[in-house]
Amino acid sequence: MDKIRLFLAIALCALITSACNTAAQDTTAKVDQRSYVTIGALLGLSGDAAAYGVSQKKGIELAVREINDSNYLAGNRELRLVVVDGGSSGDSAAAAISTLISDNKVAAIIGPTLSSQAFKADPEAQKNRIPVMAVSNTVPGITSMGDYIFRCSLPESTVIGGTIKAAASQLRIVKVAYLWGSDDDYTRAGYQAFCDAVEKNGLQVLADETFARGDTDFKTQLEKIIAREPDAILVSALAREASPIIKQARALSYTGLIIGGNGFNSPDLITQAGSDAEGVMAGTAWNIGNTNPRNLAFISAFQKAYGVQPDQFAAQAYTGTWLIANAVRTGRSGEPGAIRNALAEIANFTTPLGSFSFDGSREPVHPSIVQIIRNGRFTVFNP
Ligand code: 1QQ
Repeated sequence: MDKIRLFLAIALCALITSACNTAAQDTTAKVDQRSYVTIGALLGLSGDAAAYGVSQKKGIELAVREINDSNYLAGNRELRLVVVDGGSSGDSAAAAISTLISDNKVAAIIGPTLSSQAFKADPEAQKNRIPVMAVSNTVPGITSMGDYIFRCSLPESTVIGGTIKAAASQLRIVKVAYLWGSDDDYTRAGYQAFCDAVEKNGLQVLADETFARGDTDFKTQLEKIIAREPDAILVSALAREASPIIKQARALSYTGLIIGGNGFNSPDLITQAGSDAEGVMAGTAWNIGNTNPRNLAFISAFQKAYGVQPDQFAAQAYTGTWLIANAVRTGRSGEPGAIRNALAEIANFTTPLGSFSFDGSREPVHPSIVQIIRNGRFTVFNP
């Protein structure tokens, strides 16, 4: 009898163990079936670039959550996001992109925040054939670094061209002065874009002054400019320098127009320049007032997630993440080469920026907007 009991006990144990193993195998099998597409976000989260990078991170993280929650990639794939702080210099961005490529083995990279960083970092991605999605680089020459480099951020020449044309034709500005940063790729390109637009619109240049990144006192240059009585001061600056420039110009009793480029589009500029920012104009790729349904859905999800309104940098970073997801989905692969090829095919994709396509040079195609600061908000310029 005891032998029978012992036999039954052993048999029961064996049965339970086998059932447990099968269950464990099943769970493992489920986990193994999921495949992750690792993407890197190389963002300026510290230093000057943080005025843009912190907001970009929010846009990317929101998009990744939406993509994974809706099973958008299909085939049991999910995005896995690795965010690294690329600081605000080219060298810090170059070091960070190497980490993403060699340690994190990313399949695609979003960023870096500044064009001056992209020129140092992107060649490493191109060499390793990892696609890069620039979401805020506006300087000419970004995508010509190689066939793996894309951008969804409108070039400075596009947005500035539209702004100067609107100011000349609708506000009748004739005489202008330049104030621009001479030591940064973005501020130099912005100046060049202003020069081209000024020439095209037949405006008269009264003064041409420069500054360096990190400067805080612009009074000497502004005094020279204001003495010439321009209708508009055309400022090519990152947000950190743009705010004190605006404040100091108003403190010197300048009442004319101040026009900036992409660097002005951070809400930090309004917070820091306060009421002095009223009436400042800047070209942009996105405005919060755009009522296309995809934009409204983005704004509402962003506000729900973070309790604040998105800015242009969040909208572009969110869009760039969705573009990569779309490439993974349509290319049915999370491999860098397949993502690159599928990205190049994207046309008429619905985004918060409007209907989005890449041209043959991997440059963005969608409308640009002129905005003006009214009542502490960026509003569409509509005189
Ligand atoms: C660039 C820019 C900056 C103003 C935004 C991050 O456009 O560096 O290209």
